Amino acid sequence: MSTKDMHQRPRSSTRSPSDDADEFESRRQFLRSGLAVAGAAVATGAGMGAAQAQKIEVPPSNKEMGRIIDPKVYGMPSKYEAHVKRNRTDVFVNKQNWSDWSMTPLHQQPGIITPNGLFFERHHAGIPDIDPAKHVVAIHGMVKQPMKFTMDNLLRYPSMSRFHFLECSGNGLTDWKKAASSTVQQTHGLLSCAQWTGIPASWLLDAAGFDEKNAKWVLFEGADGSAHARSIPIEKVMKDAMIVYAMNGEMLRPENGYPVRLFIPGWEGNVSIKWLRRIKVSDQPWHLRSETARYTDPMPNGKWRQFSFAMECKSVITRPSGGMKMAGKGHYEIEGFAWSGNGTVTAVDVTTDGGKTWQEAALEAPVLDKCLTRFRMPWVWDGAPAKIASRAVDNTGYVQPTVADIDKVRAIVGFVQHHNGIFPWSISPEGEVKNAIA
Ligand SMILES: Nc1nc2c(c(=O)[nH]1)N[C@H]1C(S)=C(S)[C@@H](COP(=O)(O)O)O[C@H]1N2
Ligand SMILES: [Mo]
Repeated sequence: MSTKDMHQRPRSSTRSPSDDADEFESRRQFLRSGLAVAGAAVATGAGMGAAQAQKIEVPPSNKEMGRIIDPKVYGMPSKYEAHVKRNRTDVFVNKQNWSDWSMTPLHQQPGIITPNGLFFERHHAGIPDIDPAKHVVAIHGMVKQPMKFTMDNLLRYPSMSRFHFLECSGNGLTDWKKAASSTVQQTHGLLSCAQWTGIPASWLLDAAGFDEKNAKWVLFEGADGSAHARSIPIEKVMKDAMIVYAMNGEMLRPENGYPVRLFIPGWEGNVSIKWLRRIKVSDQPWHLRSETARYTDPMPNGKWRQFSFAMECKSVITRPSGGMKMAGKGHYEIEGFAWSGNGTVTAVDVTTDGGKTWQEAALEAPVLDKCLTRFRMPWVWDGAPAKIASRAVDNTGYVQPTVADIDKVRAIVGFVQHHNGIFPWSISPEGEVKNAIA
């Protein structure tokens, strides 16, 4: 039995984000009703009125000319934001750094798009340096005409762009239950979201004339030191797989697959082969290392499940989250991300009492297919110890399971790939927010 069977439940009514047609007005009402996120300032007596009554100082920046434009350098965030960056795992001692990963600071990400400099990285043999002028993507196997595409060839096709999340199947694998994993960056940071630009993979298969009768699987292989490769069912390749050369409005970063990668919407990050150099069409899968020794799931019957492709519905609260400190009791807005590799998020429930009661959060538009979705819920913290968590539902009716539910359907408890369990944060009377699973 999969967690999917266990948690299927119908949803009668779900608020659609388009109900927020006049979002500005609904947000204004939220603040007017006293549920002000800026409650701290009011409490200390430094309200807007108080500020107005005083003299408004003219800052030094008003009295001098600013820095001039330098078109020769790539634009960077403010130096005051230098603390916002990817980090490596704090719980896994990695001696050689070739097989390595870095995590996205999700608690510092406004909106749904992860900037390229903060997009998580995962690679098995370091980041190769590939000259696009020399790079070639070949397609062969069960095709009428094997072909080679240069980057110029690929860029000549009309482009298409799609917003999708990317999540490593190991997100939560090594780090969740370790006390050292105090922040949401450490517990969930192998997750990012971008607008991907490229062409449908089906165009290359069509160009080569694949054997439509017998072809069942397609191999994609990278040009890095690990020659990382995966077998993908041809239906998925034809449906929505993309050959991607750009993300978030610029060419891919070297760490994310420059100059060209495969991108498979909603599926575990491992199948989105970076530095793509070869596509081979076949009638069967290859049973590669990443399909046998790795990225498989231990089942209670003693067997390992192969090809657990889709990243099932999941969510996490990012504010307040681990490492943050509440500024005293009062009004807060709980915020977080929800996503599903099987479709769109239709609802997110939030608990503030450790799962005894749940309340439906509001979803922020846009709510897109296989994409990060923001949720939020107003909350009055009474200063007592609290345990907060979120539970997402997607448009297939699937409900995010608890960690205990997952442990029941996996043979090895605590060390699992594809971990989408409900994740709690605890809040102490002093306002300290901590990982409540560790
Ligand atoms: N060629 C190649 N592709 C690869 C990998 C790799 O090591 N080599 N790592 C995979 C894994 S495990 C993940 S989670 C994603 C990570 O993509 P990102 O680094 O752009 O976030 O790339 C996948 N594609
Ligand atoms: Mo991964």
